[in-house]
Amino acid sequence: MKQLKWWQTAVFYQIYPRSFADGNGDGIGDFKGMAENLDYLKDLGVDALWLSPHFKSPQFDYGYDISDYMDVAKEYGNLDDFKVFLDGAHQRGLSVILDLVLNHTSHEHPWFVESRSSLDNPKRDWYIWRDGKDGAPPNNWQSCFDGSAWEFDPQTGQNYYHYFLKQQPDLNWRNPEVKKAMWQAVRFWLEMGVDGFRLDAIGTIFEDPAMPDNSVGMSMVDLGRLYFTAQTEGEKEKLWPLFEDLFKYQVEQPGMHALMQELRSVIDEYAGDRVLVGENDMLEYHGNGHNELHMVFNFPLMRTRLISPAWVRKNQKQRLNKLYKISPNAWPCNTLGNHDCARMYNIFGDGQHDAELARLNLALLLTLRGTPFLYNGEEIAMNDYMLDDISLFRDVPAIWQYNAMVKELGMPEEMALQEAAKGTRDKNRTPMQWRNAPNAGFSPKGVTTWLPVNPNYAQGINAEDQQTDPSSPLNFYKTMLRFRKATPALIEGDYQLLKPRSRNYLAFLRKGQKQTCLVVLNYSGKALKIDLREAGEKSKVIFSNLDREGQSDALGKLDLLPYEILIVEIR
Ligand SMILES: [Ca+2]
Ligand SMILES: [Ca+2]
Repeated sequence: MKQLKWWQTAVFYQIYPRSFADGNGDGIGDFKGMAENLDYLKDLGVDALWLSPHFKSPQFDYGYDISDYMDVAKEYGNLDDFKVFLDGAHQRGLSVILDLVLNHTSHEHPWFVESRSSLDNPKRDWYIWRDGKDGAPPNNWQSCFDGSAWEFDPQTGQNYYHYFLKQQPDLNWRNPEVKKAMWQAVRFWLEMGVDGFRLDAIGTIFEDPAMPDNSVGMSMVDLGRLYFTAQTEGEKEKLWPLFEDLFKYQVEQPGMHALMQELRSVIDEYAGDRVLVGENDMLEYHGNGHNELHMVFNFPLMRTRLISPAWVRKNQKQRLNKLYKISPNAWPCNTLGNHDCARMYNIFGDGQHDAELARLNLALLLTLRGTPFLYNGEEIAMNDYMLDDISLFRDVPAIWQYNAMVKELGMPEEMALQEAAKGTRDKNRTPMQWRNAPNAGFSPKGVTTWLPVNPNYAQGINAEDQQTDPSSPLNFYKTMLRFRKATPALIEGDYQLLKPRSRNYLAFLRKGQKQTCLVVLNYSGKALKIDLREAGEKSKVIFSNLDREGQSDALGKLDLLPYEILIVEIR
């Protein structure tokens, strides 16, 4: 195989620490639980773990509001517990990357506590403070979570800026002291041995310094009102550009590339090929291919309700063409789910063939060129869980939206609850379902877990039952992950599209140095007979989810069963 870095050959698995495993039985996931389940992860067949934030936090945004970048949230354990987890992962050959939240801190961070204490505090300029205009906020900027982006602080009579919750004040990244303090935190974890970082919401780091009003002239709530009263999907679609214009001066501002280059140079001081992955889909964050981020997520792939062959082809064409213009070594990164969005089992399902489609979509992630990121629970086909009582919600922006729908839009409570249940990130953050036992074995019987457990653990959606069932989603994940690892073409090979107009199936070659594989994914419920002679002469089926490995179909009349995942080695 070509000399690839560890993060190019790895499959990453995202752990949402609060919901992964509860080691001390208090209803909240923790490091003890994570450490105890490292063998599960090793056996699953993933190679690297990304932890959503585990830092000290008052948890208004469940860890994305950090009050100490060099400590562990007390409910998750302490630094020693972290070290046990990290060492345990490394002993098993699993790499670990952390979540780095640069844009903002918690309002409880000592930096912000100092900053807000007086107008002349040395840390005043670490955050973004402005005078209001005649009692109104400094401008019409909105938070993406909770109304105006400005919060008036009576202590000093000024307003501070927050792109997210008001409990998440934005740092002033134009202040070199902020950078210095943050790089110190980065070094703290690198020295402890972590293998890199996933960078949270990097597009939001800088704001337009002139702070002009956006031209939309409406608040999020006003736009929400138009959205919910729109009569057709077409009318709704017309509103999307307005949502984008709303944040025009608050995201993707100049200065980011220099900042990312600086961070990259910090990372590169450490041995072991530490990695940076950006929560952003702009390929420009690769820099020249060597000087900014190693990877950015291919989010455009998941911005649809239907993963279809045509959709994937269009996505790959756009992404890969642009990526290779940046550098032949720039590396793709694919994902279909995370802690912020609906579970792939639901969002990309059709309600009837969800299981088949989930398998196809896993196969897609593991066979496209690039590093795959999986999300915890996906391997046992965990579903979105719709909460039916607003008091059960934990996701603060969703609660804010519910209240806005009821109080400001006048929506009936029941309807607002349904909308909020669909929109909240709680639905895809419920506790991991370990076994068919009270609380799904996540916490002991009788304990109230931080979010309710989806009761479908009793219908086979749990890890223990699936371990012993050869046809389970879990065993399918294990099989496919092992297969990928043993098939070099799927890791290093080029992507070469075949049959660019096929409606029902996706076919492409992965051409490696010593192996070429043909991947055919039948996204339809129809049996197909297809002609793929252009792929080569001789072939051997090396993977099928429908039990026909070892067959050597003639490529001129290849039989494809409904929803089949067929991988053929070309000889
Ligand atoms: Ca716990
Ligand atoms: Ca910012």
